[in-house]
Amino acid sequence: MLIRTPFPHEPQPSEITPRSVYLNRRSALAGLGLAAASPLALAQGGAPGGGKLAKLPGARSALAGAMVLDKPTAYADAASYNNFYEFGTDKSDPAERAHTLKTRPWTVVVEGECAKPGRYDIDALLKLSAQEERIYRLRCVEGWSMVIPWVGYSLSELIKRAEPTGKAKFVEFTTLADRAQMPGLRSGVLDWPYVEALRMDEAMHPLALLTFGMYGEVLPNQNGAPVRIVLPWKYGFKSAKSIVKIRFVEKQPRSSWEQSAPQEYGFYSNVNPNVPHPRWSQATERRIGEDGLFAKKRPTLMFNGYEAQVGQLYAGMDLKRFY
Ligand SMILES: Nc1nc2c(c(=O)[nH]1)N[C@H]1C(S)=C(S)[C@@H](COP(=O)(O)O)O[C@H]1N2
Ligand SMILES: [Mo]
Repeated sequence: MLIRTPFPHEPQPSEITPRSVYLNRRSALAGLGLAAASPLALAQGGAPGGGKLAKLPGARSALAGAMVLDKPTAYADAASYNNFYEFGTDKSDPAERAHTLKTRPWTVVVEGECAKPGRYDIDALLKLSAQEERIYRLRCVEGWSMVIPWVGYSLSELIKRAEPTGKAKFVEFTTLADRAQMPGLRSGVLDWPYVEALRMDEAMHPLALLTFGMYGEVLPNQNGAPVRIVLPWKYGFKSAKSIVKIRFVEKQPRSSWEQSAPQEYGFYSNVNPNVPHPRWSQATERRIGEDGLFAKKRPTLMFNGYEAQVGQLYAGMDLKRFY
């Protein structure tokens, strides 16, 4: 029997985008200068940020698959419709509450099976490698998706510097867990801290992004400031936010969602339209921002459209078993 309710908001279409709540939120954001980008600006390829946070420009990435052509989601949507359970389980909670997160000073500890462990101050980590802009699809396991211009550099840049040993088979990411800053920790919806992990070859894949910004600015707190992981071919929950620890380990770690409901959330969690979640299909998705009266759902793509880049990592694996 399940004691906890995983993803309590099972994705009924009406819940995927609670329009009334959402439109109110949007007009509130507009008042703060976080208005949605104009259609013209988007058509011209621009994806402006909110204009309130420090600029963090990145050079256009030259990596294959790093700049999807889909129209970026409006900043106001990407910064107000969030999953960050440390701040509550409603989509609007993180934007309303994450102002209590202190992102300076901030240290990321790199430890475990490596020759060069370290403690990186966030501002040093930011400069460790050149910042790139990458436009990635993000597909939530709940059935919605966004397209976000992230800013960061490949996680492999940091991993290489740590010189993992031969025993390092997996990399584990840990989110901050501070009750004083994160009101959601009072709820037992997950075991805190939020933990995620990757196999070493997944973590070394150049598309795995150590992410410091979005839309040319530093990350808003609700999107995982000051540093998070973004893994475009996996369901959104694999992309841990506001991380404080990166640990190399020999044994496959148990991620928080796996721990909470192993039948529903596997270690791999690669986006896969052919493997339904036990309680709902994963074959289609609703793109946030396309939720008008006549908006059609989009077919979900294998590996979220990144099969050419990452398919090889899973060659020969039974993806129904290793979901
Ligand atoms: N620490 C932490 N990281 C997290 C989550 C969370 O609740 N806590 N939610 C995940 C889920 S379910 C998704 S879909 C993405 C959402 O990222 P976004 O809000 O930047 O779009 O963050 C992921 N990272
Ligand atoms: Mo998600």
